[in-house]
Amino acid sequence: MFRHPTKRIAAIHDLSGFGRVSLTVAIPILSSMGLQVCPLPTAVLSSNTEFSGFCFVDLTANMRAMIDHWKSMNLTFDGIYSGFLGSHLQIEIVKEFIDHFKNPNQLIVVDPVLGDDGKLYDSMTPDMVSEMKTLISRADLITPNLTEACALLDMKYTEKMPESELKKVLKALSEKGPGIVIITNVNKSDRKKQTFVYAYNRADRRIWKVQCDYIPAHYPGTGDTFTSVVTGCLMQGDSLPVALDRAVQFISIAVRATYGHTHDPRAGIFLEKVLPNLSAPFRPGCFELLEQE
Ligand code: PXL
Repeated sequence: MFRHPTKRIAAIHDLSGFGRVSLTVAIPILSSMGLQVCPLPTAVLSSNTEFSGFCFVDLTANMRAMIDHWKSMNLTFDGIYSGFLGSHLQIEIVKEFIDHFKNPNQLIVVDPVLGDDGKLYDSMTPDMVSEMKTLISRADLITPNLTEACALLDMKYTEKMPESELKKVLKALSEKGPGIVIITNVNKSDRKKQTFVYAYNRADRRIWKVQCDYIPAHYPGTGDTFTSVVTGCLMQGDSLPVALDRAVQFISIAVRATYGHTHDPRAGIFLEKVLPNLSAPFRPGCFELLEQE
């Protein structure tokens, strides 16, 4: 069997032709960080769903045949990364994928895309939420926002959650399987122009907190950008707080590079202008150790 000199990651997301989200974010970011990305597209869309009138081809019925081909090629992956999934069956297929391709030296990342701002997205059904609970149990790292974290624990969403409660949420999610739980978009404050990311690493039982700039416009794909950068960093060997810091700083730079332009925010952040920052030396930002037991 051939050895692969670069780390290789399977990326299971949709491919949207226009508007930087999912694969068109994950591929450039992870490639810039020196990883070989193998996309397994779940659907092909003309654009992201922010643009009305988009058309799409659902690839659910083709995914198993593609996976079977990869199995016959005896491919191995150093990472597996799934994002937005369109149906109960797609989540089931990702679980089967992980069960077949898992190995001990691998990072399995699940971004459990379900909703935001206290509401599930229109396409999410209750059976997709329950299926997502079984998918996260197979992951090493999950990156829910606070809405998704609450849905995965059957908890009522509260916009302003006290830190003591957040720590319980992080640990409760980790008990479901993933060794690292990162919760984004926490305690957003328009007035203070800030939001937070919290993270728990079960291996050393430390909780980290990173303050982020409030994004004054809605750009689709920022969640994908965040999870892709964290994944790339961890696969490159960064520590969890450094990975969080680099991802938060990268998004802040990308938003600044975009915001001043007369630009349709639905097209996403100007990733192409800021990708070289991923190769820049790390400058410590603003992570904070909250708890160590
Ligand atoms: O994760 C963001 C995302 C993914 N996939 C599609 C989308 C979006 C956000 O708009 O439209 C198709």
